[in-house]
Amino acid sequence: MITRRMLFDLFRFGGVAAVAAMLRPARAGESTVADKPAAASPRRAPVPVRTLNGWTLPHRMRDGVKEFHLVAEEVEHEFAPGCRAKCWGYNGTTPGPTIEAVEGDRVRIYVTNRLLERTSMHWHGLILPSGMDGVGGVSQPHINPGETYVYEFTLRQNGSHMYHPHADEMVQIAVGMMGLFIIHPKQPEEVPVDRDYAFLLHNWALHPGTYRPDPSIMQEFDLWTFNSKVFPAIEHPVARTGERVRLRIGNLSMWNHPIHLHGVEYDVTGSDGGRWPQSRWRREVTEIVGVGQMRDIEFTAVPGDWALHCHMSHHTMNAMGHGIPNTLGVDQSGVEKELRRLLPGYMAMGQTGMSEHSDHVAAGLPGPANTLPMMTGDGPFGPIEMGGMFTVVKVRDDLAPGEHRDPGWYRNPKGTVASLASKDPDFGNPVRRSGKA
Ligand SMILES: [Cu+2]
Repeated sequence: MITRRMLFDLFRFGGVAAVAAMLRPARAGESTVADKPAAASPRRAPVPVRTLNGWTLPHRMRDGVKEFHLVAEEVEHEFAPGCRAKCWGYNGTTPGPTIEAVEGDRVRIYVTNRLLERTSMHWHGLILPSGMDGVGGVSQPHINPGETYVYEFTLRQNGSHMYHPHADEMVQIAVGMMGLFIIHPKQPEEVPVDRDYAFLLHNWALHPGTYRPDPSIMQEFDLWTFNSKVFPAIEHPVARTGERVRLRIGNLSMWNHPIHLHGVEYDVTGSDGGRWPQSRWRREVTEIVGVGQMRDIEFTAVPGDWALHCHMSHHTMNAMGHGIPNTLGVDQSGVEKELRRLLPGYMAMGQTGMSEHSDHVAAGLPGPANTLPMMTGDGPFGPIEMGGMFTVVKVRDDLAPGEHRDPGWYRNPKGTVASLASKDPDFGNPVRRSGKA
């Protein structure tokens, strides 16, 4: 039987690509032998990181050095079913595959440029020789199309880190070039985690009906993503009741994102600066992950379906119009027919709010080509009315250790669900102040 300890030792002290492939987190619906947590005990070996909707780059050992190979290239990417785009990434995906290694490792990383313009690779937050820092023109010549550069350095720290180009960043990052670089500590952690998830926050200007993200946009983005996916396509982080879960969250977007998790008070336990001493851990329910930052949050899983999302409410929506007239409270019944003469198919909406939009979507009304509805999704109790940076952490008593299947919707214990009390608006005797319209 292969234990996780054995896998980790292979991983840590030099395995082969096959071992790396075994350690690769499973994609949705795929099981894996690699991340069966051992019995709870302090200072045990870490579990491999699971990159939401993503994967870990296999490596090979050569002369005691861990060799990786990244390829910058255009990729065909699906944000969620119904919306694809030509993006740029690494090794066929955006974000690129996660690099996972151990403090003290010497790594050699080849970077091949298959784009049509020059690039470079910056190892964001890593302590390394100046000439390995990857700032095009400053630390090295750019990597021209067709060229491969090699970076080599020793990992002198641990923690959650990132990689991205430092060349034509406005375009290259905007269209998806980024990845995670996770360095496990040499000594197993004092408070071990059972599950270790990682994702990058990003924003995209994929205007309705188009197939190329627009790099010129600074604020009014159309898509807000965890690992380049939007709700409902973001993989559910899952856990077994009582497990300790870490989420490593990095931000290479153009906005700061307050990341909120329901159901628990979590500890903010680390950043690009590694795992903080326990005396510095902070209890929060929302943590702003600033642009260029990483934050690690950890919690003990309690059973239920718990929303995990950015708290900027526009960031949990998909494509929406910007700068349009406000229809809230506007009776359009008189003009709807007139407008239809100019705009066939025009449908007045927004008078009472935008919930009806998700009903229109559910009824099958089409929007622009290749464009996701602003809000979507169906839960056990009806429309979810979300998009963008939103997913649900699912915690179950009966989820096997290391199992990543989607367990479906939570079955609430009897008597623990909010329920209808009355359909009469005049129900009860609530205290209200004047101000009613
Ligand atoms: Cu946000």
